[in-house]
Amino acid sequence: MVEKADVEMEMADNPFEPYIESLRQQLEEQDPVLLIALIVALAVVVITCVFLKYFLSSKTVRSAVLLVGLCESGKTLLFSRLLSGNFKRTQTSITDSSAPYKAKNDRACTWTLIDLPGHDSLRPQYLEKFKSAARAIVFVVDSAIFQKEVRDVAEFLYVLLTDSVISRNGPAILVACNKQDITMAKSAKLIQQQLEKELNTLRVTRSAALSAQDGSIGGSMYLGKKGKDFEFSQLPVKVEFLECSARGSKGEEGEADIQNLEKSLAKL
Ligand SMILES: Nc1nc2c(ncn2[C@@H]2O[C@H](COP(=O)(O)OP(=O)(O)OP(=O)(O)O)[C@@H](O)[C@H]2O)c(=O)[nH]1
Ligand SMILES: [Mg+2]
Repeated sequence: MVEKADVEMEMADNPFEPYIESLRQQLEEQDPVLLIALIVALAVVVITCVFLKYFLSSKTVRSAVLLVGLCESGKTLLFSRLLSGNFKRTQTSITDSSAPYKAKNDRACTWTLIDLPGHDSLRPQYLEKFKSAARAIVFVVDSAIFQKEVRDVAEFLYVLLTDSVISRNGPAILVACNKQDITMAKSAKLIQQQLEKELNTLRVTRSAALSAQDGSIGGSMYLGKKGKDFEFSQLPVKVEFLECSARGSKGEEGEADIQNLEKSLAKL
């Protein structure tokens, strides 16, 4: 009498007990191979879902194309030329501007083009704000006065290339050697070679200084391969050098010469 009451109480506690029991019996009668196949299939579905969620969310978040570089390198004029094709008189930027940019490809992908100020005092905070959203970083260089600025250009590029967030996300890095309409402008090849040399020196002094401070190289990564002269090809991110002129050879009334940049942006 007492036992029956106990069973009834247990049934009331767990109303699914009879179903679980019958499922267990059915599973026990099944072929174990079939059971393993079922578990493997289930695991594959779960892993695929998790992977897809991660992959899709990371793709949708990173849709920004950043225009960065030193002051006066031509970012704002490039911004205007890429968006509307028009020439615009510019003033030094003190904040960011952004607008949707339609890539010139069959997929007609739309990215958010963001022009960042190049002034030393503003650069770090704007880079910090947008770096995690970057799908591509267009690093604009004034090729006409490159020789004079090589050290500053290399220092800024070093900050970008050793940033742990940028290294992890791996946006395409396009070094736009701008102002090619000026006779004195250095070629993309020469700029690449000189930057490789400069970065080679810079990584020695930078990592030595940081190691002396706290015994580590902080949140940033080591640039390139240890024990080898630095080359851009050693990096996990793709760095492409291209020539352009936001002004164009015909001046303010003519078109810009930015086809190389547009082609690279079309491949993102
Ligand atoms: N000759 C020539 N001048 C250019 C070219 N691109 C930009 N400029 C000029 O360079 C100057 C600076 O251009 P901006 O676009 O304002 O430079 P920026 O990089 O936005 O500068 P900040 O906002 O200070 O960081 C302007 O007078 C432009 O007209 C180019 O391809 N050729
Ligand atoms: Mg500007």
